[in-house]
Amino acid sequence: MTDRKPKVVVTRKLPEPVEARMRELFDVVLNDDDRPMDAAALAAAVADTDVLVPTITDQIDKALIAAAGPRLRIIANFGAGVDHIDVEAAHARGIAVTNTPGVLTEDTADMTMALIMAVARRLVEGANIAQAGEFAGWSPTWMLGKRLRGASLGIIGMGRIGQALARRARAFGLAINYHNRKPAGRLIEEELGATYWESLDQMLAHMDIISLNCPHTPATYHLLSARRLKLLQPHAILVNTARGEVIDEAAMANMLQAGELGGAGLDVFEHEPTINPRLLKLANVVLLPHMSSATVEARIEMGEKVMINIRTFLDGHKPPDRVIPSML
Ligand code: 8YV
Repeated sequence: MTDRKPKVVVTRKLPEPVEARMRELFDVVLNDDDRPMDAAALAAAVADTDVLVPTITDQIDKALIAAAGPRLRIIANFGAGVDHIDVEAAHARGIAVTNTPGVLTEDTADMTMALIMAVARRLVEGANIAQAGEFAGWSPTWMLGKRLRGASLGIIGMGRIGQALARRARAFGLAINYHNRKPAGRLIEEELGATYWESLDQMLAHMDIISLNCPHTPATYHLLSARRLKLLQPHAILVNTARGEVIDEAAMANMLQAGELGGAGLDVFEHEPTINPRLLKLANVVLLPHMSSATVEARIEMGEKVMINIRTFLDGHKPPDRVIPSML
């Protein structure tokens, strides 16, 4: 690295300790009012910077990468998912891409478990009644949910978050099943007491609860298609803390409305921040505004990872969280 501090453009407001450290390390352009940058602002940014730090709200597509100036060497994403970045186009132009895995695993798994419980035990429905002052008295047959202990959970995607969820779910007495491109290996299966289903269709047909914990890639787009959703049992609960695009949201909304699914806990949506209006009014659905990894600790650790990736790369070494096209 030369004496000149590298220029870093950060597209959204980051936690104060992260921004303070970035000011020390880099010639950094911060986004104080946190307004998402449009395509023109992003193009202007990449035309004249060494480093771009985007988030999920930025579209780093082929056209934007083509507009990058010769200075741009690394796109250090603030976030684990990189489906908003054309990693292949960046790679072809010799621009490195990194992400922030690991530091949001436990928080995301916590929220996934919370959604499973919230839907199965009608937590939000009950809280809304109580907080609206509409609790008219206890009844033996009112607000009945489904017991978790003994239910079967099918995890789609047994990476870090899938495994962290399995550990939690096991403690609640759920039977752990999973589908993944490849089996997770004997040691992990033994630790988690997890059963591998090579056939996603078969697993879907047998589970009480399904949780999506895989990345969004061309291969997982609408993985839960209208056809596959029909394989679920009518009492099944669907939980998604991964990416909205992995489920055919319109087909899911139809089925929830028609009572063909037991319920859904959704933290992510196909066309964020828009949520399919048919999902909004359903009692058996718990909706969150993409907040599974939203803890102070995760956001600070994500920022630290971003800085480590930038520094390591600009110092001429392999950044710890480099993403290359063959990994996707
Ligand atoms: C983050 C996420 O909030 O890291 C991810 O992939 O989906 C989120 O939990 C987001 O990416 C921040 O950019």
